[in-house]
Amino acid sequence: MEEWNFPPSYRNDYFPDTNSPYWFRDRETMDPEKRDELIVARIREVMAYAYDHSPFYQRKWDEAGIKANDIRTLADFEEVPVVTKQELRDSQAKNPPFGDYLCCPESDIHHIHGTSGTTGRPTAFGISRRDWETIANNHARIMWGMGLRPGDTVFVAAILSLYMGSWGALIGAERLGCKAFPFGAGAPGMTARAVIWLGMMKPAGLYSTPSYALRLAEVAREEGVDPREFGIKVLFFSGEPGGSIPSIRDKIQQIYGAKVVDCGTMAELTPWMHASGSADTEGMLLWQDIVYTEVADPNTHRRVPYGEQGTPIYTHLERTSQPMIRMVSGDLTHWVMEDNPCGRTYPRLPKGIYGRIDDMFQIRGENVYPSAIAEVLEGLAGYGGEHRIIISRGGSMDELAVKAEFDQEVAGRGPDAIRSLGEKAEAELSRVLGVRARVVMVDPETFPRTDFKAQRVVDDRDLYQSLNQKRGG
Ligand code: 8LQ
Repeated sequence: MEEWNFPPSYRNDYFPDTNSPYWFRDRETMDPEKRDELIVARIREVMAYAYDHSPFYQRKWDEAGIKANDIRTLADFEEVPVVTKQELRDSQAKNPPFGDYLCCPESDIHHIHGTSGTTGRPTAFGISRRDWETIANNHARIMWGMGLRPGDTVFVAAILSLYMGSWGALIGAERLGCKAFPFGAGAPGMTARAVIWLGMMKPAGLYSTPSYALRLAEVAREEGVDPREFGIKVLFFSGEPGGSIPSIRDKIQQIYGAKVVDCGTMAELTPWMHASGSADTEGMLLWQDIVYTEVADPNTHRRVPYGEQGTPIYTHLERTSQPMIRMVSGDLTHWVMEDNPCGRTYPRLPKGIYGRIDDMFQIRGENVYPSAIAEVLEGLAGYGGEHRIIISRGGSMDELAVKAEFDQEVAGRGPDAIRSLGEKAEAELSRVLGVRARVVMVDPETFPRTDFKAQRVVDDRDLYQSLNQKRGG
């Protein structure tokens, strides 16, 4: 069926009918129970392949007493032990540079990428030629689903270096027959240059992080350009929450006059677009025939029912160089199984991925995600576009403070307007989060902007002390 094989062998000259909303109609719209049966069979093939080619999986599954042929149902698959990022790091430390989960000869590696490694040893991705083509085909298919078409210009506004995001978007655009524009990001002055190039090229698609799309819009305005003049049709985002957060998504859609599509899971799981919205469906569909995703209890690693929250566990069904089989993400999300407006029969993450469970903090027993704070602030008229979250992580004070910028318009209206915005933000944050948040309003452009993923949580105990002294608390 529609080139669904393992190992994959895509035809690089395949295109669907021009009028079809689907790249592979059967794979995308089939009865989900039937798809699950086919996925079980595919899992057995992928596991047998990984076992034959990698000491890592041999060790892991021998210890657990599990064999590929034992997997007869998706429930059986839940017995397979998960793979963690730490195990991959350890494997690469002992078997440099690609780890003993590399399932192809090193001579087949076509591209090397990696994690940024800001904490500890970075992880190297060795991607074979075959996988590179598979990724391009998978991404082209999903980008078709977003409404992008051959001949469209796709502007990649993310750093072209270790990061898999930019490369994944680029090779998807190339395979889709687009005019691929690897503009990049990250160099001084590059955002102002992006404004000029966007005006010249008028791309149909723009890829970046949501934070950077907001930054780009600010710079455009500083340069006297309305971002709507770029004529973008689709902004597709990965890397951080935002694309499925209504206040942020709607704001960006309004600023650019374009559709926002949320996608992206983890670099290890490239083709990372396997969780992605479509032209007609918001949130993220789980394109299960490419990467099988379970939303699972973070402790037992068993699937939770649809409608509930859990951590995504991912299994490659089409990768042959470093296949991930039950890699646990450590993120949190919730999934549903409903009729999707686009007609695809995949499960969906209606609010996208909330963020990493590690980034969640507890304030008086309530779980708070940084993305929930961004959601509230972005929905407030007069918010200046950046903020910092200050928490007493593990401390005795159990306090949450938010420093938020007001915009130029509020600045022009003076201290009363600033105070009233601060009170409104406090009230709204407390209502939504269920805990008190202290808000300190700060001048426009106080905080640096990012051309990548936003980092907004800071541990600033001094601020607490000064707040407590002022308020006698
Ligand atoms: N993360 C990534 N995409 C996200 C999204 N759409 N919504 C919420 N959180 C998201 C190369 C792709 O951009 C994927 C990617 O960013 O991979 P990384 O660099 O390995 O980072 C993975 C983490 O980014 C995930 O675990 C999510 O926390 C976040």
